[in-house]
Amino acid sequence: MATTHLRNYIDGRWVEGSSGQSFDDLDPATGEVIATATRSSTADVDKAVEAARRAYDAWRLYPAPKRGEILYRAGEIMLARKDDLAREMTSEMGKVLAEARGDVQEGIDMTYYIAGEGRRQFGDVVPAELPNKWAMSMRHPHGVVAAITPWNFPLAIPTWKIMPALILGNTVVFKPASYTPMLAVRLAEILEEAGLPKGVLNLVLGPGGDLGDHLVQHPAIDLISFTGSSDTGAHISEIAGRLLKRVSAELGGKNAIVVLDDADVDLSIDGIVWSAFGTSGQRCTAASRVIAHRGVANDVIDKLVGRAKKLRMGHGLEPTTDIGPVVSRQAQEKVASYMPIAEKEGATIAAGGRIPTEGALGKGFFHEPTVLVDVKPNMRVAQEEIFGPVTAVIEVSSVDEAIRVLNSTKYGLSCSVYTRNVNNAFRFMRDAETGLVYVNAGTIGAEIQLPFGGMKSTGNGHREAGRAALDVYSEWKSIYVDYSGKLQRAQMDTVEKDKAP
Ligand code: UN1
Repeated sequence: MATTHLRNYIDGRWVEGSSGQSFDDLDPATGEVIATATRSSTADVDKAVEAARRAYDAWRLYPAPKRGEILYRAGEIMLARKDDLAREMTSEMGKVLAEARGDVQEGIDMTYYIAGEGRRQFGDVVPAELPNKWAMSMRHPHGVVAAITPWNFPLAIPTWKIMPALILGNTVVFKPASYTPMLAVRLAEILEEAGLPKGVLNLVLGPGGDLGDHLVQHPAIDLISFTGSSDTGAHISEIAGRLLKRVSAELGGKNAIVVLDDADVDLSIDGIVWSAFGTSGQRCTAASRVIAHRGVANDVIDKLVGRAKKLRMGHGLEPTTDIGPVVSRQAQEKVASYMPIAEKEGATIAAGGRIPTEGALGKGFFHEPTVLVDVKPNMRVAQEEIFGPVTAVIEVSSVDEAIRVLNSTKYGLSCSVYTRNVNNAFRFMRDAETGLVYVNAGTIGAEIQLPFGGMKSTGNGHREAGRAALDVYSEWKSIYVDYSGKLQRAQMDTVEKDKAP
């Protein structure tokens, strides 16, 4: 039974959308409605953007260290509520409780880290080429940021976008994925409670499509930060490109774990199981490919298949559950649709491959953890992002071939190599065309103090998190102050060599 109704947060007030309609927030493990949420119209988007615009000047001029204090308070509140937030997250999108706690922790980490930027945001002060002249650079906010976020990290990823946007003096319109309105409401509540002034963050709930397009096109939106599918990312970039708006896009992945013949195979299996099936494979960084050297491939396959078959599916709140559902019926059907595609292309389903229909599992959106073998690098299951608990094992005969296969997809987010040979490790670190490289660890587990993002079609060159986030949410302004009292022409009125002291 629905117990909660979720509303928009616009100009410091919790309000119904103007359409008068709602949409359901489902528990993907049971298919039951856990909340309803207001379905916003484009008129609500307009109100949110206008409120953000109105709040911008006061927020931009509010000292950054003070903005940081609000963020610190938000981090404290998140920490105090970690368990409740994690439980709601598990109910809303299915990931097991331990992982949901990790998601909340990542949000806390990001919030604290960025709060510190309230007292940094360094620019450069550099020598000028002319005497009695000052040269420096400083950061300047963009204005109003649209943060369009996915459901797979319903707290962490919104903090990756909203916190750096705020610390730099931007105001925000937050449009979360429609599968996770509850966690979005919780984050807005936390920022409200932490003392964020009205209009600085505005939340608009509802399915993407028209709403998203309207937000992206709105003349008062200056920067769009989007995480999601490559198709949607390209669509947003196309609209924004015509309007010369800034876009930061974090998109798909087809991440691989490479196991060389000198690897500790048991260690690699732990990494593969965690990276392929954690969050039911619904991480941008999930290991959806395993590239195994033929010297260890049989061992890798036997052990991986054995482990995959033992994973217990169930509700993420049950302590016995290893793997929860995927987010929706549609996602479940998409994952299942790849099984006949795999077989038709000559791959073999060595573990899993089915939608469980029996008992409680039949009510939720589950898919068995699946291992595909006999996979060739160009097959669709080795190229396309499935975003579910499916990994495809590809055999190779050399380190060179492993690197070639690793780089043979259009994506470039994360990869890992298991090896005990330091030379091989360094070759992968150098040659992988991915934004994240792990040595003897899985493809997931990025920490917030380093840049996060990918090469090639995984994005458009920007990075989230770390210091790199500051570059997304601000423009550089270079400032020259001439205190000579006369016209000094750069590149022309410089001191000649023969006049040097
Ligand atoms: C994502 O899947 O979009 O490295 C983010 C990781 C997490 C973040 C993943 N820290 O898997």
